[in-house]
Amino acid sequence: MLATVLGGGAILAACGSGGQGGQGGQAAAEAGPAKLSVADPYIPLPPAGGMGAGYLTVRNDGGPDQLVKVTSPGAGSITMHRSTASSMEQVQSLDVPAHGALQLARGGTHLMIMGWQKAPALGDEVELDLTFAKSGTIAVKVPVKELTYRPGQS
Ligand SMILES: [Cu+2]
Repeated sequence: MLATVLGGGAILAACGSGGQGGQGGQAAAEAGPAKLSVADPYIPLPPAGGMGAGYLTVRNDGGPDQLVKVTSPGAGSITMHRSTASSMEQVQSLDVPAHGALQLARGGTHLMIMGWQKAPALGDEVELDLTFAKSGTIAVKVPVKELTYRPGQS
């Protein structure tokens, strides 16, 4: 069921055709609005003119939400990717679990950033606009770090 969508022009006309009317059962007692905050965002310095990756953690002290889109005034294209054993695949959304966190980290789920307006340099801050299904858009300033950077250790 994991569809790989690569290349331009592939647009999902309808995201999931599942009807709303089914008796799917009560989706747990996790109602209430999501309460999101973004922690430890960073972009490892991309090769000149090349593709960049973005990592961050979305914390959630409320009900479930989904990251559905990421854009930036500084880049033409940002996609969400999930790494698999041997490659990676683009995904259309990422779940932010209730009272949990969505983690984008090296070796796992990440953002792929292409089409830089201006090649990023160490110390730059790149604005990423994260759009969530329920919470709307959260803009974060993401610092460009050394290739070896890991959050929590400097
Ligand atoms: Cu990727």
